[in-house]
Amino acid sequence: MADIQRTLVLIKPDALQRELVGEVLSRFERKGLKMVAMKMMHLNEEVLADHYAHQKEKPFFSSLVKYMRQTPVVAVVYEGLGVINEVRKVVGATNPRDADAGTIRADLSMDIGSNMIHASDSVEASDVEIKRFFKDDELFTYEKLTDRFHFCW
Ligand code: IDP
Ligand code: MG
Repeated sequence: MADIQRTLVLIKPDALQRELVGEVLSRFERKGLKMVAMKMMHLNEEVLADHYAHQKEKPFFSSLVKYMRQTPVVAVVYEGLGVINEVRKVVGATNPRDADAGTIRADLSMDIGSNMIHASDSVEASDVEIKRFFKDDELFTYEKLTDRFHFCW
């Protein structure tokens, strides 16, 4: 069985501008995910340089930073069994034009430069990313009563 993991989601400025934050959160809720943290944040260039360090040399890096600073983002942490992969499945491929129908990126967006959402891609990344955006006391522990319907072991 998969391990209990946590994963970081950022709902990006195009989703805020297009009033799709509720739609995105609703898709994760309907999946049955347990939210353990959420807040709005305006990201500065330093945080974005860390978060997107793997894209720093790419020609689109400055437009990526500009895009991510257009509005605050909504940062969310989900927790659950194998949640990193489950969230990436719901989010879809980086380029919405390659994403499978039914995913957030395929259904709600059309361009790699405004793909609505970030989600951690590994256990190592989620550890670093959650610490980057949340303090320990912003992460909540509670019993989610509907888990008994989502996990019938
Ligand atoms: P991911 O968000 O699916 O994990 P990454 O490869 O980690 O994808 O890229 C981070 C972000 O950089 C993407 O979500 C997207 O916003 C942006 N990005 C990646 N490739 C391109 C590109 O070719 N043009 C413009 N933006 C890009
Ligand atoms: Mg990535």
